[in-house]
Order: sequence, then structure tokens, then C-alpha cells
Amino acid sequence: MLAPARAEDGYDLWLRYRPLPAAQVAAYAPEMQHLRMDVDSPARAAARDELSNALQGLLGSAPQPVDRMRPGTLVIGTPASSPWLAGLAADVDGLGDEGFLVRRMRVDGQPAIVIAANADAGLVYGTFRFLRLLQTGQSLEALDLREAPRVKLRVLNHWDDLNRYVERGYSGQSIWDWHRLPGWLDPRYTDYARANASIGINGTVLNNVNANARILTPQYLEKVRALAGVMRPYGIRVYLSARFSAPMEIGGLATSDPLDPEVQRWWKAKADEIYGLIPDFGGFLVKANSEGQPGPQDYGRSHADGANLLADALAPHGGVVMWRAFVYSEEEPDDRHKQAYNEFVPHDGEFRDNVLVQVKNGAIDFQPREPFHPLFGAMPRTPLVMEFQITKEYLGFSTHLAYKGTLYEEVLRADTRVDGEGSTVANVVDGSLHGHVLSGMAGVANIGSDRSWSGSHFDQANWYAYGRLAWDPDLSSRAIAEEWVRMTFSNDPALVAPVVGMMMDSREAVVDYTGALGLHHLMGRGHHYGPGPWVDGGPRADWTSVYYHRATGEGIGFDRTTGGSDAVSQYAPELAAVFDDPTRVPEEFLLWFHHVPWDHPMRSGQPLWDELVMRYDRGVDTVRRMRATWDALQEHVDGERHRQVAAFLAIQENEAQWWRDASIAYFQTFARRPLPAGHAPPPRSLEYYQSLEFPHAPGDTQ
Ligand code: BDP
Repeated sequence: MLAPARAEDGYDLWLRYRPLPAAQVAAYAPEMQHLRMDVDSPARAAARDELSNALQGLLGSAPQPVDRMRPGTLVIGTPASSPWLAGLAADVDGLGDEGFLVRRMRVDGQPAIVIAANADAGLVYGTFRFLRLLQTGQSLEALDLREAPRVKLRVLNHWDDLNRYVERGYSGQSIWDWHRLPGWLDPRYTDYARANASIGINGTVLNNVNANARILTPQYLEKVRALAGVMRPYGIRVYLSARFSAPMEIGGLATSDPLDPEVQRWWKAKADEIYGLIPDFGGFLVKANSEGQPGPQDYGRSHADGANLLADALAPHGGVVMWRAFVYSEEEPDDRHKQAYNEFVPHDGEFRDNVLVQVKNGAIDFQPREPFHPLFGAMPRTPLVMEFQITKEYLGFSTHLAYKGTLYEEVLRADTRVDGEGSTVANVVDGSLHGHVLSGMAGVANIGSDRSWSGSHFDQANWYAYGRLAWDPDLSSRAIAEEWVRMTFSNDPALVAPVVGMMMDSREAVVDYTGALGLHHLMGRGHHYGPGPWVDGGPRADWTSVYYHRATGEGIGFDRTTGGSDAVSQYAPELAAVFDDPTRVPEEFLLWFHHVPWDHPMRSGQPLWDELVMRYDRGVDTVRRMRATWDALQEHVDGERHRQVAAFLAIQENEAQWWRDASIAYFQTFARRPLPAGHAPPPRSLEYYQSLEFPHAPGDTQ
């Protein structure tokens, strides 16, 4: 293999634009020698530059601008403003500002490839879409694509603090260099915007949901304005996490009560100030009355009162509020699973039109597997934003290879049954099921200052997959993985198939070695690194593991049936009946919904204990196989990336084994049964695993 011209350190993400094989260059190059495009805006300049750089890299030459048609011309523009594309007016109709078409057709009698849209945003997306065709080696023979995003707000949530610490971040510091902003615009910001635009992300919340009110001061808003300027050509709006008590903390008011006229005036003035600086500001994301954050309930007001306060301030400017439903109270004795639903469903219909309620994919907290959150489908009068975690707080931080595309797909395809069959979570989220104009998806970013952006090469795939699914929630995670592998590594079939295979198995492996069959919330206390099924005591029960697994000498699992906490009844009746029945519940959710004896018969014919042990070992075995697959690919991957992935897989194998050993050692004290034949006992005592400490684990809450 030829040595790459540039170091493959991951910085270029899936936008590497390395030379294509000669046969492909020969097929593509004649069709794109010239470029006909009016470049009269920063967005168009961005699209043109991307195209030139990409074609220079992929094909060895950039297209030359022409003002009349010649054979081999790429034509880019809007039918409204480009007379030569006027014939496409009807074809772009209905595509909105962000949709596009990419088509092979005749223009002025000459064969051409056309990228047409209604607005600049669509031209940027269309350009990246076209480049992806080339990067993944597709034939242009019958090129005729017409696409528009299904979800309106496709947003990254950065959990970044102003001191550059990233909560649950495993890729270095925050990429936002607040100290040097606004004077220094790190070129990395532009590359960030490019990468996001290439997958359709159109919004970014710059700061942590555990927000610092200071972000709303003039000093910081100047910095935010500078970042917004970098993002704008790429169709990305900036949003901020707003701290509910900001009127007191930075406004000098005596209260933050949402019904107080002075508080209302303060937020209106703040919104006016922000829009004076950033006319296309997106709006606010709010975590209120959750995990110690201030909120409207501090004044006896509801979440709707709180959200509407901010919504009214933003409405004149077209901004939105994304109000998080991740709430659970420390005084609340009820199953944590039920609390968000209980708090929010009664307020359905009370939120202003520019409020979206943002709901995590599952009812607990971004676990390796959770059933979909029962709020999806249960608030028909409120647009619900899907919140996924891209950073891998509960799936091995940045060293474990765990492709989350399969997790996202599983949740989006789940059928809520609220309106008969086919009421999928995807159809709730895209607004189609209940007829909402606003819709959104949020991904908690895994981006940091690391050269590879995401802390590992494979974690880039989770950023990529999130963006692609926000654009179209019905895409297949396998197809997305394949695109990503082709662009990130190569189109070589000897590499694509095995690497996609590894990715597709990887998340299930994490489920297996961290606790399968519906077990959840078993990680180490606080830092969340490694196993901690024994975690108990401390400030609150629902921050322990024993609260969730409920292991005793008789059995294990959280009884959420109608006879238990009754969380099942928050799902549509048809589905609730399935979850409620231990013989019908999908086995992967057995212990999520049921407390069953250790010898509960499983579908495999084995008793539960044996099955659980088998799953732990299966998870470790999968990682072992992933390592072997990767090792065999050495010739197909540049040395730099191959070495890092190999080293990380070795870490993952050790840690998978550790999860397995520690968990079995612990649960065996309850099950009091031998391990099934062929499964080795943990090499160390339970006390050993319990004694391990990780005071400097990254990402812990500060
Ligand atoms: C939990 C994280 C915590 C976040 C919280 C949230 O451990 O750091 O602040 O989610 O989403 O999973 O607000």
C-alpha cells in the first residue's frame, strides 16, 4: 500500500478527499471539468470551496468556472435566480430551504450534472451529497436524487463548560476556546461547521445543560456572535443552554419566578440583546428542576410556565425553546422511570407554539439498551425532540468500539402503537404522526479538542450516524456504517465488509458484557467508568445500582409491571400488555420490566442465571473477534489509525472481561449457583473489584 500523502490522524473525518482509484477518476473527471455557479453569498462560496478542494483531492483537479455551458460542466444554483436552471422550478418545489436535487440532465443542450435547490442551505447540502457519491464510489449513470430533511431542527448539544471542561466528554477539552474568542477564530471551527453540514446538522447548543449564567452576559455573547458567524455559511444556527436563575445571577433581580413581570421583562430584553448581535440565533435549551438545576418549580410553577416564559421572549425573533424532560426528583418515592411522564403529560397542550420538549431516548439515562421513552406518543399536542447521547458515557467512554447507529435505529423504529401499528418513534419525532410543523433531534456531542475530534476513530461514526438519522430517521444503520467506512477508511471491499460487520455487532457486545436482558444502571458511582453493580447508599437511591437491579437470593430485576411500579401502563395498552407479561416481553427487556427467579426459564431453554453468564461471555467473545478482525486488516489501513484502533480494542477486551468478572462475582453472591459448564469463574474476589477507584476518570461532573 502507498503511504498516505498526509498523516491519517483522524482530523479529516469522513471528508478526507484522498485520491480515488484511477478507474473512478477516469469515469468521473470528464463530467466535472467546469463549474457554472453564481457565487454571491458566503454559503455559496463555502459550497464552491468544498467542491474545489474535494475534487482536487479525489480527482486531481478542480473544476474551472465557466459562464456558458460546455461538455463536462457541474451546474449549481437555484431555479429562481439562475436562468439556466429555470426549467427546474417545479422540481424543487416542496423541497423547502434545505432540500436539493442532484441530477444528470441536459442544460442548454449540453449534458451536465446539476445541483439545484431553493436556497443556499440546499446548495450546501446538495454539494456534500454529491461529494459523498464520489467518495463512496457510486455510479453517476442514472443520477437523480431528490432529498429534503424529515426533521427540522438537527442539533448537537455540547455539554461544554466555560472553563473548557466537557461533562461526559472523553476527547480532550472543549473545542470552544472561550478565552481567545472573539479575537481568534480557530480554523477548527470552520472544519466543525463543514463536518456538520456534510451530514445535515443545522444547529449547535454551545454550552452545557448544567448551565453557567455567564454565557448570557455581553462579554460572552460577543464570543457567541463570533462563532455564529463561522457557522452561518454552513446553515448552522447557534443556541445556548439558559440557566433558569439567570435573572438573579446576572440580572440582579430578587427572583426568577416565571410569572413575575420583571423576570419576564428581563428575558425579553435579553432575547432582544441576543438577536441584536445574532439575528439568526436558534434559541434556548433548558434543563430545569433536574439534578439540582434551578427551575420554575422553585416558585411553585410548572414546566409549561417556565418554558413559556422563555418562549415569549424568543417568539418575536423566531427563536425556539427546547425544554428538557429529563427530570426526576430526589424526594419522589416513585419509580424514576415514571417521573418525566407524570410531570409532563398533564401539561400537553399548555406549551407555546415555539416550545419543543426534549426527551431522552429512554426513561432512565442513555443506558446501552433501554426501551423507548413512554413520552414518545404520549404528548400529541407538543413537538418532542429526540435526545440521543453521542458521547459514550455508559458505553465504554472513547476506547470501546461501540457503534451507536444500531441503538438509534432500534429506538426510532420502535412502534409506540399510540395510533395503531406504524406509530413509530421516528414518526413521532419527525412530527408526521401528530401533524407538527416543528420537529427536532438532539445529539449530545462527543466532540472535543483531540486531533481526532471524538477521542477515537470509531467514535466519529457515532457523530456521523446521528447526523444522518436526524436528516432521515428511517435510514438503516448498516447503510450508514457502510457509507462512513468507505469515506473514512476506503472503498476496498476487503475492508468494508469486515469493518461494517464489527460495527454492527459492537453495541450488542457492550450490552452483553455490561449486563444484558434488561439490566441497567450498573456502572461505577459518579464517574460511570467500569462496573459497579454493588453501588448502594449515598445521597439518593436512584443514583445507586441496587435500586435498578433489585437482586436478592430469590431473583433479579425491577418489577415495573401492573403489579409492581406500573411503569408499563405509561405505554400504549397493546404494548403495555406485552411488556407486562413475562412470557411475551422481549427477552432483552425482561429484567427491565420484571423481577424473576434465578431459574426463570429462558427461550434458549436455560435458566436465567446460566443465560446471563452466557451473555457476559458472549460479549467478551465478540470483542475478541473484533480484535482478530481488525488485526487481519493491517494491510488495508494506514499504520497510524490501525495502531490506535488495535490498542483501543485491547483496552476494550480487558475492560469487557473486567465488567464480566466483576458482575458475575457480585451477582453470584445472590444467585448462589455454580457457573454453567465451560464458563470460567472470575479470577479475583468480589472485594478486589469493589476496591478499585478511579478518582481522575474523565468527564465526571466537576
Ligand atoms: C446524565 C449525566 C449527567 C448529565 C445528565 C443530563 O451523567 O452528567 O448532566 O445526564 O442529561 O446521564 O442532564
